[in-house]
Order: sequence, then C-alpha cells, then structure tokens
Amino acid sequence: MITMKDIVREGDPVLRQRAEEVQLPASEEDTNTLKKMHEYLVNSQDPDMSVEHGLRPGIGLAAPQIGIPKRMISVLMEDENEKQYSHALFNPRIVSHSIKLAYLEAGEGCLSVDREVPGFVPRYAKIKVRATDVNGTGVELQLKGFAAIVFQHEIDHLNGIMFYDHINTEDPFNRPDGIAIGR
Ligand code: K2U
Ligand code: NI
Repeated sequence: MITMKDIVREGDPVLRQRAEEVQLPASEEDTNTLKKMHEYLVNSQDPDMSVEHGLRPGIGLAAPQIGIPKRMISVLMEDENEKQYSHALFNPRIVSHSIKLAYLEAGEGCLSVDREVPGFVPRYAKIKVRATDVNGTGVELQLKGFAAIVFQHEIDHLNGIMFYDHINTEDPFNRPDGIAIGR
C-alpha cells in the first residue's frame, strides 16, 4: 500500500516535469499503480487506517506525487452538494472550460507540500474532462464547483504546476472575480 514515505515532497524535480501520456491499453504495471493510488485515498479517508499508518487524508492524488511522471490521477471526494466522486483515470484532459472562475474560501493544500500556503487559488468554475478509466473505458466528465477544483489541482500536477503557482503574490487574499466555494 502507498504510505506517506512514498509521497514526493516539493523540491523534487518530478513535481515540476510534464508527465508522459500513458500508452493504452495500459500495462498491468500502470493499471496496478493507478489502483494503488486510489487505494491510498480510500485508506487515507478511513479513520482507523489513516491513524494506524499515519496517512494524511487526501481527496486527490497524481502519479508524479509518488515519483511516477505518468498522466494518471485518482479522485475520491464528496462535493458541496454531497455528490460522490470516485475516479481513477489515465490521460485526463480538460477539453473545455468556463470563463467564470471559482476558488476555495479555505485556500488549498497539497500532500506534497508540508506547509501552509495561504491565499485564494483561482480556477475555472466548470470544466469538461475526457480520460480513460482504470478499466480502459473512455469517460467524459462535466465538473463544477469543488469537484472541478480538485480535478484541476490534480491535472496541474501532471503539468508540473503546484497550487501556489496560481496565488496572487502581491495580494494572496485578493478575491478572484468568481465563485467562492465553502463560504
Ligand atoms: O493533490 C494533492 O495533493 C491532494 C490535495 C487535493 C486538493 C485539491 C483541491 C484543493 C485542495 C486539495 C489535498 O492534499 S487532499 C487534502 C484535502 C482534503 C479535504 C479537503 C481539501 C484538501
Ligand atoms: Ni497536490
């Protein structure tokens, strides 16, 4: 199982690379890696497992965060309307997005960042994502609000972008012109 010792921390160049497309149909190795990434999110959100194994709770994980520069992400979350999302995806791509922006009132964190980085992270309020799921099936997801934010955070990791790259350095709490989520 993946534990915190497997999570790469900021400063490692793998977090600043563009991850490679996964060759499909996915190999057994890539499929297994993606399943273990999803398993980390499940374990990290289980009160007993997270305490027993010292897992920092996560709602998303990207392969570069475990040192693998491949375009694979996993998401396990519930949005502001209690809609559940459970995805393990190869080669996710944002194919369209809103002009309107959104941001988390509480700001963002990252399993690869062992420090608070305060400030609003402006992102698209709505996105359409196309990908291949862990079973090899094509998926198209229309995402908005918190789910859209989480998917953008994870897809950013595939492009070597960290959440704090988006924060306004002059005025971190300058409210982006968009929807505040979690108010
Ligand atoms: O990629 C990661 O490091 C996992 C991130 C996911 C994230 C996405 C959007 C905004 C914040 C974080 C987090 O570490 S998961 C931890 C977490 C749990 C519940 C709510 C927010 C963050
Ligand atoms: Ni992150």
